[in-house]
Amino acid sequence: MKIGIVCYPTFGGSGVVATELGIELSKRGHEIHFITYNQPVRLEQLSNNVHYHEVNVPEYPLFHYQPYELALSSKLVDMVKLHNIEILHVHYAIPHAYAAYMAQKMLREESIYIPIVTTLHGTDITLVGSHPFYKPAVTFSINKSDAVTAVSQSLKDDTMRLFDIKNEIHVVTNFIDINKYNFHFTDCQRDMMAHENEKIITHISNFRPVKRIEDVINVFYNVQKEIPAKLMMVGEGPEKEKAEQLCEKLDILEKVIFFGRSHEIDKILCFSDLFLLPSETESFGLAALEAMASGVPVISSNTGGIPEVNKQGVTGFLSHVGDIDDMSKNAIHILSNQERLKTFKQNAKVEAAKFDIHNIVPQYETIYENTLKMC
Ligand code: GMT
Repeated sequence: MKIGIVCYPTFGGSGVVATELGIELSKRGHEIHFITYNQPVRLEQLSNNVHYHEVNVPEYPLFHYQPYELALSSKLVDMVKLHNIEILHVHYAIPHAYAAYMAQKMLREESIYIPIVTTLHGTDITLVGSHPFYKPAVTFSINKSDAVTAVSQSLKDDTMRLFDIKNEIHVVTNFIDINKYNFHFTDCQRDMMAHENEKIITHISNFRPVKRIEDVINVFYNVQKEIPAKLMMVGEGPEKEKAEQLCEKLDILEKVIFFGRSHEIDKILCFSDLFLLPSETESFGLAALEAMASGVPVISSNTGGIPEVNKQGVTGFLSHVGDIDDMSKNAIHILSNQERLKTFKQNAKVEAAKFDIHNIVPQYETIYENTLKMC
């Protein structure tokens, strides 16, 4: 199939999932066209059947907000015609599903029917999409998609609860390529980060308020009082400064390393003992799955889709949002016994393997095939 993929080209989970999906589909013989405003960060190599088409939005002083949807829908029309793209898969409803629908309408005028598959990722539903400013447009574009998928059962339930949805929503979970995590770094360079007796705790996110960065710091603060430990904070975002200030206030700055954005997530996870994800809401928690695939147990909140990934008492522990004491207690429980830590690490890997890319991508292929048949 010739598939157009629209996504955010950033470090965010939805962009990562869309990019990894496109790369895997290309390996399975499909021709993939990424259509977005930058080359996706995880798309390192373009090839015969992986193409990238940039959406340009020229700055014009009259516009307070540059009309990205307009530029995207025009680009979609041009690319569908030029490359005979058969199906569009848009990741993140806002504004991608809306722009795709406009492109579909324009192409119809030329007797071309391009089906749209929309994948809902989370914040496009739970945080941004359900805002009254956007809700009618988001509802409309979900209902007008030819097929809709959600990355967890929890996100499907939220979507059905928050919007008036007429379409069926298929749950196709996020995934990881487990082979990529079967690495054995001979030297994780762990000793550059921590002393031998110290445990390494990691958090990776976009440092937005929804990630509850202060909870990460407070849990770590409690843990390091009991167990020698270091905290790796990976990512950039609006809460980073607050986090640094809190570390300073708690006098733990020398135990916390702020990496900023990193392309070396696998190396960081390789030397990690525990992953913290205390989010306010999380439709899936791809970062937790990536940690588990590296054999890192997870201490998380029990919100949204996280319980579909992190299994209580098996791959880690889940607590109510904001329950720092419970998260600290659970973290200490795992880290304080070497044998127990080893078991949790093994369990994390086994559970993560259930989300292997090779099990999930065929589900998308089936959805494309069925959608094409229906149109
Ligand atoms: O977590 C974020 O803020 C980024 C966001 C995104 O759109 O990239 O992540 C969402 O999609 C990911 C991929 O499907 C999910 O793993 C994340 O759980 C989800 N984030 C939230 O629901 C807050």
